[in-house]
Amino acid sequence: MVKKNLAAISAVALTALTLTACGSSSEAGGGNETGGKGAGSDGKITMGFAQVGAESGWRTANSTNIQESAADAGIELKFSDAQQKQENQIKAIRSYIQQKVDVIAFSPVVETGWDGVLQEAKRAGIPVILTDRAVDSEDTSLYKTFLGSDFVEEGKKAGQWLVDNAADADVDGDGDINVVELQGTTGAAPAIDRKEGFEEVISSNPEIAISQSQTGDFTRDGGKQVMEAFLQSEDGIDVVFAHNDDMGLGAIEAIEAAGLEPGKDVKIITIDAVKDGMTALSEGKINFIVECSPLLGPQLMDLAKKVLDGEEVPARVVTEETTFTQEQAAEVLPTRAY
Ligand code: GYE
Repeated sequence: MVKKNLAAISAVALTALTLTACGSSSEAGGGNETGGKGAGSDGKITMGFAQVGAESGWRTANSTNIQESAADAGIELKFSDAQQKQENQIKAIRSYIQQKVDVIAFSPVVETGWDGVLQEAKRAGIPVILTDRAVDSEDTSLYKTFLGSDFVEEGKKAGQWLVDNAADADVDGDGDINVVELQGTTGAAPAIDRKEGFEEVISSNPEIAISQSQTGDFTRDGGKQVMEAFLQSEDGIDVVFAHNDDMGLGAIEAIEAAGLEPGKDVKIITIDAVKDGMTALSEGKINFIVECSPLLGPQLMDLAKKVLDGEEVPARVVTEETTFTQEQAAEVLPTRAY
């Protein structure tokens, strides 16, 4: 707490110093509404980062990576965890504006409803960088760039594996491939886009159909509960498509509890490729994982420095990713970073 306050005071003092150094006519530390501009000119940057929460292994790896990358880049980081609630993220962003940080980065929990708070940041002259998840806004001047994965592409890769392995995936051999879907957080970019990409690709094969689809909120517990309900409500589920590893791992627990063998009696496709997911894949409990990299920190710090130096940055920076079969997972697991 004391540490936090000190950090806040030093950030305010730093802004005042910067403004004075720039010959601003405002009183030091006063309510200059352009506070934050000219930041970074003395080399010390303060970033406010409004994180989604701690819902998954992916998120934990992402938070650690952002904290470590900020330290490596010499950037002072103010970090908050919104516990998957949009109102908490909005509060955090407002407090960063008040503290006159130099740059705000955040991973929007859902796509819509950001224009108001982003306009406040813009009026205060504080640049915003979207990290990991996108916002659905017509006004692209509200943020400088968006760094993260192509979630539609991830959904397509998951769907393509199923189309390519359709014969194997018809576990009960009835000619139909019955898929249940565990969706991510309702309204979140990765949930909307992964569903869209997956559906687009499987529509090329009329034997593949999604019979049930519900949110498990990207958590292990959520995935387990929804899968239990799916298993109770129908027989003959051939495939689970989970929007992240954690929900897939929850589904594995539900499948085992129902006396079935995950990976054999029910095929499982997930997205992320975090350690626990990759371990289950190498053990044959998951059948295919589409990678989504949480290691966004170094690129984020680099983009923040460029933005504050007034350099042009691309409007969109897409993360490079791959996919893993069971054999590939076993191979890379020992050296996997997260
Ligand atoms: O796939 C999931 C996490 O936004 C890409 O959020 C991220 C997703 C990730 O909870 O595990």
